Amino acid sequence: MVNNNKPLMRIFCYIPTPRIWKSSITARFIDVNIEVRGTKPPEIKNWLWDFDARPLTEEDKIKLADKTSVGRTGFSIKLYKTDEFLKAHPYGTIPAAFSSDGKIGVFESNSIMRLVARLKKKNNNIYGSNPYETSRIDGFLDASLIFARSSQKYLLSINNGSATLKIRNEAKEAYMNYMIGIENALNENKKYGFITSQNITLADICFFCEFSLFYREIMPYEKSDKITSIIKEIGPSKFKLSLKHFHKLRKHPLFKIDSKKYLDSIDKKST
Ligand SMILES: N[C@@H](CCC(=O)N[C@@H](CS)C(=O)NCC(=O)O)C(=O)O
Repeated sequence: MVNNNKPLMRIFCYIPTPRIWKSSITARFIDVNIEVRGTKPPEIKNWLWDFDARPLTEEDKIKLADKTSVGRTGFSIKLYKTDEFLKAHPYGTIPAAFSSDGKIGVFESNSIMRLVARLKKKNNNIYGSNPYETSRIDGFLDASLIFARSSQKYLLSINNGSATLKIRNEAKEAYMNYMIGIENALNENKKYGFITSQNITLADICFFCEFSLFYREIMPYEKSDKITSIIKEIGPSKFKLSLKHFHKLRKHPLFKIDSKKYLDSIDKKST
């Protein structure tokens, strides 16, 4: 919960993850309340994937045995997804957001973040203040998803010890492409120091969260010393403004509630 008002939507996911921060940081900026339900990553497989997500009992596991499906991305085990969940979430992924009555499912962390931003109508330019600005922000969000696709493949392969140089180098190419645009935009907008306008928008929040997700690749990969960190290889001078932006946002009070522990722990493990 971000504040004490009635939540306007619910998100089910494992926690913590920067994918959820996209929404929680946005919610804090515009003072919209959202509910986040979930548990630590290794325990999420023991939850019922539903609007009314909750830990499964042994009885549930027997009763729902024919409702399981093997996860496609990030899960090699069976997950308990209800028919209602799959109706609302055709790709069956988390984070999974729902309208507060559970009737409408919204998927993809960028679109869930957009939903949060749209829930506040007045005095809100976090998603741009006219159709041109909003669409420019959308461009950055779309570009981030192209990067996210390769980075997810790379990060999951690190997690399960199957990383190869090919996967790593594809992620590097995606990282370079994404960061070049962020760096150019920050360079054009140096006067204000944000990606698209005079203030923080979803483009900055999305960049911060995508970079935070990727950041854990700076930790040493124990299985092979041939797979080295992309961020470290590129170094601090290539995307100077982007890295500065990331570290500035990291200190922002509305960001660090979510990110401090997570990022500090990566830093500690990478030295
Ligand atoms: N691009 C998506 C990624 C979502 C995603 O891939 N979620 C994975 C976990 S990291 C998932 O729910 N996998 C469940 C499955 O494959 O059944 C987003 O940002 O929301």
